[in-house]
Amino acid sequence: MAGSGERDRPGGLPKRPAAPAKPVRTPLTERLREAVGRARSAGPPPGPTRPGFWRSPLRGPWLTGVFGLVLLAGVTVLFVTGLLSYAAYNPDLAVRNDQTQGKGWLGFYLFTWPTSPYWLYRLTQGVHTVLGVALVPVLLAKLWSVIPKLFEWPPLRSAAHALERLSLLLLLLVGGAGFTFVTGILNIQLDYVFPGSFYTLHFYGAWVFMAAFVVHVAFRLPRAVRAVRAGRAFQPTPDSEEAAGLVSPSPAPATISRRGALAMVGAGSLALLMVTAGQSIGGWWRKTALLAPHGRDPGTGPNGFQINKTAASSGIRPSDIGPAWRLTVRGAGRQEVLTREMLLAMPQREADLPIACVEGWSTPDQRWSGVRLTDLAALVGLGSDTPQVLVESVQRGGSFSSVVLAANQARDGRSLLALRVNGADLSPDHGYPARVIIPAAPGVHHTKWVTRLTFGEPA
Ligand SMILES: Nc1nc2c(c(=O)[nH]1)N[C@H]1C(S)=C(S)[C@@H](COP(=O)(O)O)O[C@H]1N2
Ligand SMILES: [Mo]
Repeated sequence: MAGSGERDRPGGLPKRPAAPAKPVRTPLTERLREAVGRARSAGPPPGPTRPGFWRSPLRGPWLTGVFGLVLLAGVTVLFVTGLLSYAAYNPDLAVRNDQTQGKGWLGFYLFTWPTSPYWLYRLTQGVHTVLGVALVPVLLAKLWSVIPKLFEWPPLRSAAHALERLSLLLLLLVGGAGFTFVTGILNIQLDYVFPGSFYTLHFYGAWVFMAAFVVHVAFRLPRAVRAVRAGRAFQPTPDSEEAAGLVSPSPAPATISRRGALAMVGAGSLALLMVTAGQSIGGWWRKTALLAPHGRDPGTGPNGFQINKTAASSGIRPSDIGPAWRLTVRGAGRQEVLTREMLLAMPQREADLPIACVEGWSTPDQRWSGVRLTDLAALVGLGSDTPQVLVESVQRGGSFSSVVLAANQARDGRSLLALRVNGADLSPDHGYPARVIIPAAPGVHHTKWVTRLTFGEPA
């Protein structure tokens, strides 16, 4: 019977008069829930928040899962090679090596960078930059595939949902990925366009991105694996749990198959790979590096390989590197001053080594010849246990005009103060009268126009 209740029952106790209504403060969560309820019943405003707005029949957990798993593999490689790149600078050795001072405990994993295999940095940094560029289409495709979720209605369902969407997902993940990719690509393409140091921006951006990425993967990996396992034809109904808000409730007719979409993104990645990889492979392949500014023709002859910054652009005056140039070798309380002729009179050693820049370009092995760093250390009486060495250029200022090389680098028999390359004197742009060349190290450690070596410094 409708309306039946305790107080209508005949013979029941007379109803107590209602207590005067106290002003009750509704808790925040309660108010939020009410607002959500109102928003939900009012329905989304016209536009991208309407479920029917996103109509591509391709969107669904399978496609997002495939892009997600590709990114998981690719981004993991980017993180590892990126962390290695930072370690390769030996930042803990000396403040001047550290392009990201104030890293704090983010440098917890640093280790002494090895000198073998001699092509190590060429490989890790080539992979880092080429893969980073090639993943851009996949990253964009992944964002495209989840776009309806960015416009979900109501925008915030609960405190947890708000946290996930606002702080974690949107800002940190999408923002972190965008920031890290954009700074990386700008550094490859345009170098030195940053308001601060590229290293600092890319380093912190990457850590934010990594943290958000790990959380995101932890939440989403099982779903992605399930969807990909279920196969390409798997398209759950829009409202189902498995659809994850990705499936359009009113799909438009397909203009391309899911396989076709994948092929398109894959072709985009492959094309980017082909127009960038040449700058890392070098040699003939440089001609294919259309997208890489460092793929331009470096000239011919013994000095005909990539120049990072010319002598002129580094502020080197002809008089700095003319006949008055001297090399000072210090260490163990002693000092020797040498002319280039004196250096050429010392035992000349050869080493076939590449130059590999953080920007991703590298040269094939060049034949360098000059004096071993261990032989220079011996000049001031140091034995085979050559210590670390501070290398300084005649260049005034600039963060690459000096570096500290670790003891393992100074001791390696292939580490030279090079005077000649490929059978000719170094050109001014490649560091004449003398430059450092060491195996496996990043380009930035191959200081040009060297004028002083101080062994054992900083103590
Ligand atoms: N003095 C000095 N040495 C330097 C640099 C510099 O700017 N100044 N640039 C470094 C960087 S970043 C690279 S990649 C290599 C490039 O050497 P290359 O121009 O002979 O190819 O030189 C290194 N040596
Ligand atoms: Mo470099």
